[in-house]
Amino acid sequence: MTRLLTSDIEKIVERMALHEKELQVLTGNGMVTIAADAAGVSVRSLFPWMQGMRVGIVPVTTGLGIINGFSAAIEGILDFMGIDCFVTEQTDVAGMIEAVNNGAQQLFMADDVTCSLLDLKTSLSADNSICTGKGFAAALAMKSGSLKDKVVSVLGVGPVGCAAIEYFLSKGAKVAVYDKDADRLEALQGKDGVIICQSRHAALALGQHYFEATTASDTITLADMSADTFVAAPGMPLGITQEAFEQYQANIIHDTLEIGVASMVTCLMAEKAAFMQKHQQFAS
Ligand code: 2YH
Repeated sequence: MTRLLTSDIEKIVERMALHEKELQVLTGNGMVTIAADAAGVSVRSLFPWMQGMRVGIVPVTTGLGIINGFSAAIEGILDFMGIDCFVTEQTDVAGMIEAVNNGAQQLFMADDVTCSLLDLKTSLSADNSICTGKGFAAALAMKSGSLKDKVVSVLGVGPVGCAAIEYFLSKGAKVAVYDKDADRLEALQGKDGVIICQSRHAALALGQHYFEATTASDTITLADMSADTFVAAPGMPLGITQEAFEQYQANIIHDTLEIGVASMVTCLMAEKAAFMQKHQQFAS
């Protein structure tokens, strides 16, 4: 998994409004609508739950430590979504306590492996990798119209790619998958709707649209693209060659944190709403 760099995220806060416009142009929908679709619910149903949030963002020093601008970028994304949030002054355990003492209902924390949004009332959590996969898959589905009976090529079948595969299959698409890790491919063997490919080229040749979730650069080249090919590319670094990106920018959905974080919010709140409803039923 790629650790984000300050240069990957430093422009997020100032670019939120532009990012929203870009998503509107690319997919016909804004970030929250895309993220709600990723969670399988409507924006309207999520709205009261999002209004009730208060997120404490806790900087984490473990492993390679704090990424300058990371907590501020999360704050900027949540703020743009209209969510009450704050970054704690203290880090790690002390930061968690500070967040709770300041009324946090949720904690946002990330180390080098896991990035999570935790709901303190229900103990439910949303994982960034899984939500990023769902969010970018939802964006690609919006960009391409119906995915039913289409083939989407998925490069990289780690947690992000696998979450996207589940989304595409749920929409009636088939997926042609490739990963350089044979064990990851093997784990998908025999799954309905999944075509295992032995090379990147074989997978790209089968799909109308592409989902790029590797940690490698240059996996999709100009030769792989056409005016009808749409790409969702959550992988870091961007897996598309500079040349292909420049020519087909209008076909490519890519960001470093925004769609993933928005989808963490929607997935967590959708799950919380279902959880609370179930528990109310038992209580009444
Ligand atoms: O960038 C990362 C990892 N690649 C995990 C991403 C999971 N999809 N983590 C961010 C680390 C942030 C740091 N600990 C901080 O500033 O708090």
